[in-house]
Amino acid sequence: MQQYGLENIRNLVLLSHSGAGKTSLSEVILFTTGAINRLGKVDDGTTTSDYDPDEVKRKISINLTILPCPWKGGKINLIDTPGYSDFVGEVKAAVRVSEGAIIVICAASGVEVGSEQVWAYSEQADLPRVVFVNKMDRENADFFRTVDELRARFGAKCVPIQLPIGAQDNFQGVVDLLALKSYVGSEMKETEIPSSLQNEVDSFRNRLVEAVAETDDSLLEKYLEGEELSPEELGGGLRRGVLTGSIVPVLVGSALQNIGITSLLDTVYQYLPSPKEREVVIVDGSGEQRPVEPSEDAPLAALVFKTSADPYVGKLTYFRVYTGVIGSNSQVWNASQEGSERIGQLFVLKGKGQEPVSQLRVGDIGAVAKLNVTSTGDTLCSRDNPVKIAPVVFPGTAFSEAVHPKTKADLDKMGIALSRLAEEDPTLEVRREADTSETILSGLGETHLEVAAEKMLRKFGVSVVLELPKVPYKETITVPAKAEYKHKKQTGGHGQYGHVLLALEPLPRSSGAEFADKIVGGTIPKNYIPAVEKGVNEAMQEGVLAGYPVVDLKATVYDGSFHQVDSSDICFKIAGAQALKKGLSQGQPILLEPIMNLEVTVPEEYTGDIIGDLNTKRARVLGMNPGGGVNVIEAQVPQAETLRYAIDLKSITQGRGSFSIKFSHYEEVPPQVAQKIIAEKQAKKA
Ligand SMILES: Nc1nc2c(ncn2[C@@H]2O[C@H](COP(=O)(O)OP(=O)(O)OP(=O)(O)O)[C@@H](O)[C@H]2O)c(=O)[nH]1
Ligand SMILES: [Mg+2]
Repeated sequence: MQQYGLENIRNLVLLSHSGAGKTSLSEVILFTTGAINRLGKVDDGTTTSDYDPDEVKRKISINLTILPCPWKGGKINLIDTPGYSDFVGEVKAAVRVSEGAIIVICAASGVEVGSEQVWAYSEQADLPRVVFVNKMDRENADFFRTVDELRARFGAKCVPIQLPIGAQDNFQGVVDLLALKSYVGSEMKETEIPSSLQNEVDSFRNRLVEAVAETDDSLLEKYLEGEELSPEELGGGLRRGVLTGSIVPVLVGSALQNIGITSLLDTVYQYLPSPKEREVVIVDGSGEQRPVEPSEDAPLAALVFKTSADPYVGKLTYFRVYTGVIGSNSQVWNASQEGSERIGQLFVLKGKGQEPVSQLRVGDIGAVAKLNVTSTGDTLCSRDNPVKIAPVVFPGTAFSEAVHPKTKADLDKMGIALSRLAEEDPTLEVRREADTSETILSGLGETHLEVAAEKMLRKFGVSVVLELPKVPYKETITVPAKAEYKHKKQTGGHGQYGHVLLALEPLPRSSGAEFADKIVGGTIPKNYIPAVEKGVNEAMQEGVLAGYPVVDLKATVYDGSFHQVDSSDICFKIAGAQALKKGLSQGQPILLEPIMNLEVTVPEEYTGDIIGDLNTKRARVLGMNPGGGVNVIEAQVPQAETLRYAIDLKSITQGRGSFSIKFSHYEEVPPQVAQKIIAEKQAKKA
């Protein structure tokens, strides 16, 4: 296994809107660099990156994949990511451990919502980047229109360093605007620059030179004086511009036709930074934050950015070495968990392939199986030098469903399977909802949860059905009521006797339920009162309208009678329960529903659509806070109307909106809605 120096490694993340061609591009890059010798296809389910059965089935990427490629004596750790927004957790993890990004744009679709999103992520992470305009061979592909869109959306820093030769079914190759050379076909054969392109070449070359000149005062002076910049000056200036983010080179090609790939590789290897060029910020033992030089001689600091449940090797931990060296069969310190961890065999990953290595050095990415205390986000280091590296920040969950096991056997295994899944995927959350006795799985969207359910079956043999969660309705009364129940039976030997009079009164919202004893003169002996209370409390668990728990009610036992021989605890319990039921029916009962505080953040132009939709959801809009092109809309919405909000918001805004939601309080369900809920409940019972 060849070891690479820090200067010769590039950790580069592939980012795009779903379907722009990242995985196809990663496959043709692996092929071009000789990392693989059979070129797979997404449509055939044969790529190195999309090896997971869920990915093969859906023909989309779901997981990040590490794809090392040898290039010009160095190594590019390419990280393919999913474009589908439900799997953005993987994108965040991949961005966190990369020094540079390749943003793929489809030449036919242009800049899409997902392009904007990944652009924002790389901006937040301060990642130098290049844009690859892919699918130039496709119908409707238009490089110049796409460049206009890029510049309109992301600014004039998007500067083409190549132009396409031909387009759509006549796409042949690229013109290199730096070297002023022209290449065609997948073997990138050098040819004359087509004369028909000369005008464009001149004007785009000028733009490029001007952008490069602006990176440096002395270059700018030379340029303004009309002097030619040398190839070294151009290259050096371009690199500076890319590293500082003032230039984003735009390249062009076709992953499927294998055109433009070697020049893309040359460009990213030459212009995107090595790990040496990015400072690492650590938090040392004393809690102080400080930058350190990435170096092989420094003590170890490695960040765990992903954990997966591998069917063959068990738990697989992915990490990136930021300083120092980690060796196979060694002992390290997990500073996050404050525990020691034994490292067995280290691996370098290539898709699903794992190649054993003796060590992994600064700047590199690898994996190790079967760690005990370590989970995603932890830092591995040496015990003498405990340090932490800021972990990946994962997005909060947005969509929840209840998980119902199909059989008793599934029920028994479900808990373990769910907790393993949540351990593997930090954007999944499992919890038990006490009010409805349901197990709730939360994630980023419908597809995310569907994939989780499929994984449960495939990896753990657990069959489940997902459904929207039940709403924890409650019941209460609106007027005071008095109710009497006499439980009296004469069966065989001695009989049964319990007699209770209850006074019920409604309490303000969120008061819960109360029980009081106002018996005077021992009409019910003291020792039976706890039985009455028990009966009342049990009956409160199921209201009389639709069987939901009763709240905000005070039940006072104020009278009754007993029988010397026939009375017993059980009799008074029954009498208490039945008296409560009668009282509830007389108290003009109503249903209560949880009301949520919803905060929606959308680009301002969607405000009208959002409000319109909220109006159909029985929402009360409380406020709007426009600013900086976005509007934050605050509303109170019944929980029942918010269960699919993640999906609705996505379709209203094409994925440009986000929201947060929190329980606020309970309120009366409007009568028409209540009638429906009660009818449904009765239908279910029948
Ligand atoms: N014509 C043409 N089709 C392409 C090209 N690159 C990719 N495709 C097709 O576009 C579709 C999506 O390609 P992928 O490589 O899976 O795209 P992706 O960006 O990885 O998609 P996600 O993983 O869902 O984000 C597939 O059908 C590819 O065959 C290209 O250069 N030209
Ligand atoms: Mg993909």
